[in-house]
Amino acid sequence: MRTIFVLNGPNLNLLGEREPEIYGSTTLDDIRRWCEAEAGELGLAIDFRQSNFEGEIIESIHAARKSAAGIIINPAALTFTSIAILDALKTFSGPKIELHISNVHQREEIYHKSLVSRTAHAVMAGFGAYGYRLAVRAMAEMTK
Ligand code: CA2
Repeated sequence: MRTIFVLNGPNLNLLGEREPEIYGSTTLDDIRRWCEAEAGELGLAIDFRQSNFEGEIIESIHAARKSAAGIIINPAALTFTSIAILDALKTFSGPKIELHISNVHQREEIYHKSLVSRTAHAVMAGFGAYGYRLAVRAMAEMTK
């Protein structure tokens, strides 16, 4: 069975608790369950992770090199700052989707210039938490 890694960056563990006007009221645990349900229908497995530490996210990307068919990543604020995450993602040869809950392009300028987009095969933003389900579906096609 193909495994899709779903990686989540800093502060996303607070989803549903703060700033619901931007990020909605769905929790990260709800999102994990949605991803697993969606993947189950598609015959995929999900390895869902969140970390507030850049190095831990890099370790997860290295783990994905060994066992993942594709990576869906919401690097959160590290999207705009982390050359280390960009470099790690470059070493993963399978499909990569960069995902954002909010439409980052509608927001302040600091959220406009993604480093991760340079290596992502696809970028999704603005679908809310539902974007994760769409991304799992898209990944099923991309890893066929
Ligand atoms: O929209 C997204 O998914 C973001 O990746 C979220 C990041 C932000 O830096 C990106 O520009 C867009 C921030 C995640 C912060 O997570 C929170 C969750 C709940 C409450 C407050 C922050």
